[in-house]
Amino acid sequence: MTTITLVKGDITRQSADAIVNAANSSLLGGGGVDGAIHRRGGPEILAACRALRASHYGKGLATGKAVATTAGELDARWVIHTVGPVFSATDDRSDQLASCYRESLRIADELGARTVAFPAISTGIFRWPMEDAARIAVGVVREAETTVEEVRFVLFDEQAYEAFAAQLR
Ligand code: AR6
Repeated sequence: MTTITLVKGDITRQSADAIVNAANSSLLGGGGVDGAIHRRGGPEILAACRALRASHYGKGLATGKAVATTAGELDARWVIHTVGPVFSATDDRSDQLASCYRESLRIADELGARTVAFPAISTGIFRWPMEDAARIAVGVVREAETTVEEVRFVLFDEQAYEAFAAQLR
């Protein structure tokens, strides 16, 4: 049984077995959550990402997929990097967004992570509408067959928090 919890705040301040990063396919950093994770997590995370690019992920990480690295200085054992889709009003990419959550939980299971903190993937720079993103995220976690005990959504502001809270009511 997976418990879903909600927290308002900065995901890089969380303590969890795994912290999920809203990355891009280069795995080499960016803005938003990605920038914050690399800043606070320190250079070990980027070094691990570079090693992935030099080995199995020569072309980068595809949208909807996930991969784990060390969490560096973060209060976690792993960072699970996943690449959300850029929102499109004409092309329904919901399956790709759902896949980010599903694949991240699959990786978490492989690692034996029991607590996993997620940001609201794709809702920042990738412009996914928050209510819809919350519906997809909560829906996937509710349906997932996972050994993760706590999925914690870490929402950056009140609007995001409320959108997720509405899905849990
Ligand atoms: N803690 C929790 N949530 C945060 C934080 C934080 N420290 N910072 C931002 N958010 P985004 P995306 C919220 O843009 O839309 C990067 O350049 C933010 O308010 O981080 O998936 C990557 O490299 C929003 O609700 O991720 C990619 O190129 C949510 O986290 C691209 O951005 C996600 O916003 C990915 O864009």
